[in-house]
Amino acid sequence: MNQPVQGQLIAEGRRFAMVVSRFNEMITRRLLDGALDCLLRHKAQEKDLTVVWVPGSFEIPTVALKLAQSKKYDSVICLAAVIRGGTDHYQHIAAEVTKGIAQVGLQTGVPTIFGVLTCDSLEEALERAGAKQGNKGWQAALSGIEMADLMERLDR
Ligand code: INI
Repeated sequence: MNQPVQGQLIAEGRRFAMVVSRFNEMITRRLLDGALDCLLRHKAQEKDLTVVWVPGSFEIPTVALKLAQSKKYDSVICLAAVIRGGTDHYQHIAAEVTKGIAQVGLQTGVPTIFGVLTCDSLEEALERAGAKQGNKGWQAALSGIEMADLMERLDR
């Protein structure tokens, strides 16, 4: 049997783009800090990191697609927080950003990572942005690193 193929956690020499939603910035800044910390700890170089801010989650797929199509990045990491409000607006935004991010990855073959919190409350979001439940931005970046390496291996 052939050896199983899996991505290694090697960020050195790889280029990463982060698309970050300004909506709920108190949360998304923390997600971005987590993602940057993860990338730098895995030896990515600052010059290889690009951060692009967008107004809200809904705009993420459009920008992620442009970045992925540019072929300048080994992974595009999408960071946002969708928090339930008094209406069903939340559901529409959450559904579109989820579908959109998946489509970017499938359409371009560039690993496009879903670092989007979908929460019932600000408190729940804070817990996942560096408090009790860890930092989802850090985890998203780790997936970006692994997938970037995996895609390269599968090309060999
Ligand atoms: N954008 C978010 O990133 N999170 C939210 O919770 C949110 N809610 O609930 O409204 C949100 N809305 C803005 C949306 O993403 C767009 O920026 C806006 O509709 C303009 O297209």
